[in-house]
Amino acid sequence: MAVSKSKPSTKPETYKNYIGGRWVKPLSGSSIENRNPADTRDLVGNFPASNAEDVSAAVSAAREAFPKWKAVPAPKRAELLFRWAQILVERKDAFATDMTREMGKVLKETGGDVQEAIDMTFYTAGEGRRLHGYTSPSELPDKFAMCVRQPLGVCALITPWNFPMAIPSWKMMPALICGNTVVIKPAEDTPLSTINLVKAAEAAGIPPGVINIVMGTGEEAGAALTQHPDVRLVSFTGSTDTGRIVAETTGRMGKICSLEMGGKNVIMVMEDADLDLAVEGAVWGAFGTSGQRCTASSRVVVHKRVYKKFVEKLAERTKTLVIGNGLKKNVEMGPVINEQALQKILSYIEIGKNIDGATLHLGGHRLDKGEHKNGFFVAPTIFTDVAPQMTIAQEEIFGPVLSIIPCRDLDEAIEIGNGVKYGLSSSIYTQDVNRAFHAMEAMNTGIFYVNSSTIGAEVHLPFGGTKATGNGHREGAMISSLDIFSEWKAIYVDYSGKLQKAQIDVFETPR
Ligand code: UN1
Repeated sequence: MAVSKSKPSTKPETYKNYIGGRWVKPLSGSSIENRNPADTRDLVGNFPASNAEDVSAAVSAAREAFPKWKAVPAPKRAELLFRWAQILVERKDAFATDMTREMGKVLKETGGDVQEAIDMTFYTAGEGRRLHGYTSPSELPDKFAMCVRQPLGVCALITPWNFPMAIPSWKMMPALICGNTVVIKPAEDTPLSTINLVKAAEAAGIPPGVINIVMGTGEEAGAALTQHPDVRLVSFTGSTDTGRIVAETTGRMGKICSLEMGGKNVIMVMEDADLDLAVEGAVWGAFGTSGQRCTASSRVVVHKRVYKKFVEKLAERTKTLVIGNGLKKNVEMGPVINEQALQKILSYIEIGKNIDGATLHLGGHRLDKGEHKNGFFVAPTIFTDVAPQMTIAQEEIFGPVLSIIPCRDLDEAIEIGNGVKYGLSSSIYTQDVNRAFHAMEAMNTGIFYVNSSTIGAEVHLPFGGTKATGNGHREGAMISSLDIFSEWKAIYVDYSGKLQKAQIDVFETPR
């Protein structure tokens, strides 16, 4: 993160990695500053810039803890998770404040992020008494067949900065309930929220070595973790470019890999839609979290009969958004995460104006005066008359930039909606149930909403996307997460007392 020349307003705290149940200084001896993106004079703290040796120490601790953790009965592992969830409830407000300070999104949203981790923890804890396998008839007599889930070993979790407690919880909880141990490498912009999650785990009594954190960059710590031979699975959420590197490395090394990557999500607004509702959904979807969600609504395809009216209403509503430091109660949109993100978003706005030739209807610039002076603020930006193939309508911008695309009818809306490389989330606003179901069936996305924005996934439904968004896995919903973090063992018990050969010995059906 960019460093301001001004004096820090608070005394910086120095944080440590958590390895084998102890908070330890990084062997690398280096650290990364974490500053508040709404005001870079505010130094949140110094966090380890770990190297391959730090990563190795964490993986060894996780490997050592694995047999003992695996041997804890799952309902007992679950009890620790219930306690952990309760501690998260108690610390929710403090954790939300820390998160807003390090990440920028407004307090209501960071409260939601912590709540998502609470929901995930309670939900997964319940699974400790299920973790169902199944029995199955055998084709041979006096033979019993069944299958059970078994843990994988050490799981590496690499998590992004936009949901710095929710996403670690989506990965950590199912990994742990299945009996795995984990090493987590949080994004360098938001390590504090993951530290908070793990401190709550420590307070709940999760044994040493079961959870380990190494902080640092993706290039160094993330790469070392992905390449470590004792890591059996890598679960990654982040950019498509980095995800592909993780996939290549894990593929080459024969590891299991689960990826959650980009999105270019669409809201389709039909001519019969409740326009005010659609406007609210578009504002929340496009500008919530300053557009920095993989589920953000970055495209709205609007029926040409209501196009003009929709754009007017949307621009009016967007102009009322209060933008500033998310720690202030009245603020509705915070900054973007860092200087690099700011520059990337501004460069897409330039492309939209000068290369794509779309109409810049609102915003389109940095806010850097008054209370925005020391932060990374981008005005909520709306492009109109966007054609589906324009760069701003195809690439993930990950900022508060919305493209409005006109359409003739539902079929064209669906074609435009599906006409991107990603497939995470999509939505339709209509009063017509037939159209809603038709769109639900036709949209090639992992998540679909009716009369609601593209964001707002709940933990007990599968989360993930098609095409370039993922590699076929789904987080959240227990069965799909358990399928990531466990593998099946098929068990046959032959109690016939003789050698029976499947597929060869023929069972004679009595006449
Ligand atoms: C993400 O965008 O990276 O549905 C995760 C939502 C949130 C999770 C988003 N519950 O927007």
